[in-house]
Amino acid sequence: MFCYQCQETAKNEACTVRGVCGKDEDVANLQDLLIFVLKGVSVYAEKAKEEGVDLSAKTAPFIMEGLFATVTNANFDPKRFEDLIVEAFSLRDEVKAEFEKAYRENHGEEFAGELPEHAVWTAEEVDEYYTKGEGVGVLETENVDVRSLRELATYGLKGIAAYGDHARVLGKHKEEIDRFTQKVLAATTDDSLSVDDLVALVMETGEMAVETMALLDEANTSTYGHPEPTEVNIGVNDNPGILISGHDLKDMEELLEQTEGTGVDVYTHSEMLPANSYPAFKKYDHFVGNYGNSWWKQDKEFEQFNGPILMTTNCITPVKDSYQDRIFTTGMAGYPGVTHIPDREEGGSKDFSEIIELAKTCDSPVQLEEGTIPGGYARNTVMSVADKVIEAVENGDISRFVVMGGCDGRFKSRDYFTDVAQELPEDAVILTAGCAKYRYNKLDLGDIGGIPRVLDAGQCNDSYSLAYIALELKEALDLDDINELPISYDIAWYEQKAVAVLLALLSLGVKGIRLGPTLPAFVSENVLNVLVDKFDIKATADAESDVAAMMAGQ
Ligand code: FSO
Ligand code: SF4
Repeated sequence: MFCYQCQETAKNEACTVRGVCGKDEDVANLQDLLIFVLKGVSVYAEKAKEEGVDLSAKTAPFIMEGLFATVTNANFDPKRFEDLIVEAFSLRDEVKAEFEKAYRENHGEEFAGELPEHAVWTAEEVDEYYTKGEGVGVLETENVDVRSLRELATYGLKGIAAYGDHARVLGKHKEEIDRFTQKVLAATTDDSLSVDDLVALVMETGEMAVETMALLDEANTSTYGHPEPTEVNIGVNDNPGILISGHDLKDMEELLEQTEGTGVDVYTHSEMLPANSYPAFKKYDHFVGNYGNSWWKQDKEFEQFNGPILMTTNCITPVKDSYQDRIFTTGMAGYPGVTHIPDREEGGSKDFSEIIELAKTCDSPVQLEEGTIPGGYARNTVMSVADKVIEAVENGDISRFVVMGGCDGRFKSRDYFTDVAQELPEDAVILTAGCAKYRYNKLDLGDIGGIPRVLDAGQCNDSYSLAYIALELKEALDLDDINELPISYDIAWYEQKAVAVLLALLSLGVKGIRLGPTLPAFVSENVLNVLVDKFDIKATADAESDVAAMMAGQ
């Protein structure tokens, strides 16, 4: 195996024996083969497009699901990947047949051109998936810069796929995003593309990440209302509870509906915390609040929760025996030996009754902490007090905003983000989204004239809100360039959704982003030079000097 897609990759080089995340060699190889076949699907779909047939409505939903399953900490179940590969082969056959038919009709002869191996390799037996998977991963591309750019685009696309999948679950999709999905995968098999072509593809991935986050924002807010300022309870009640984690709000909705009146409470964990601020969810009395912290603390916190846990997406960490019989996955999440709640039938709901019945037999959660934390500062809330914010900037009460969104992770070096939050002067406001917030959202940093010093827009995809707020402030303050705003970017990254968010910020022209706690291993020296030249990207250093530099606008 060779995997270097996340921030915790071994030695900041690559996981080659077993993932630091717990992914084993078999699953790594199956994931590589799945992406290989999805590339084959995309090659035929792009060829069909050349013949005037747009198959993206057929290819994109499955490609997005497949890519989503390969995101760090989403799915560790080999059987699930075997099934996805079988499905990918059958989709490839369908798309191939449609392309060949269109070609025949247009040219009066059979297609006899060359195709990459992604489009033609097949297996007789499932066992072959494992052996083939060994040879079709990242190292398939020899040139390190081409490899770096191909992977950068692919990881950005994985983020787009995850967000696009959530939007689709809520009935929203965009043809432009669907078409882009197959375009990127096909492009990563095309040896005729130059480094410049690939840099352009990476930039386009950023633009499409903005589009996808906007689409998901629209899907979430039109379905569940705009998040409202909310003091989220972090204590517990006496009833047994179900803990729901991940990013899928449709699962949240159905779990709340099905638990109502059962005597079972519902709590969020990690990236589901922002659900506490949506009007459609706040109305439920049995929705108690948020339990615990970010994803990597789940092994201890799930043990103490006592009740069932539902993982709707990543991040899952290796499941401990102590809660193995009360953790469930759904959607694209999966873990071997863990019960998976099947997808909803068209027009129906998922059936969470097994989880609810189990909860009734469990003890109530052990209290970890008490009090509240503020949430719900997404674009609608912040823009509703825009006058107040602008006034505070103009009269100097707010000297600077620091965007500190992104992910949390296990590394001790992430204490940096807590230190930055503490070091920032009292007239600086932190804008956050994603699980990165758990490094400073319980520090009680106070407020500036009623505006909390940590404004939490929501999940990592709600980084869209932060970009939206910046663009609106730029208009309101009549500035020409987004970089003239008193905003610094100090981004914590971990997995591929954060890559999509980073590329989105770059596509909006944001310069001078600090990225940490380490720079991605998949960015080669030359590609890094391009990013530094074009966007002045830099690695995080120490908290004290970074805070001083940011406050000086550097
Ligand atoms: Fe975090 Fe995990 Fe939301 Fe990620 S829980 S790390 S970037 O999945 O998606 O922020
Ligand atoms: Fe390693 Fe990260 Fe890949 Fe897991 S996802 S195998 S930790 S690089």
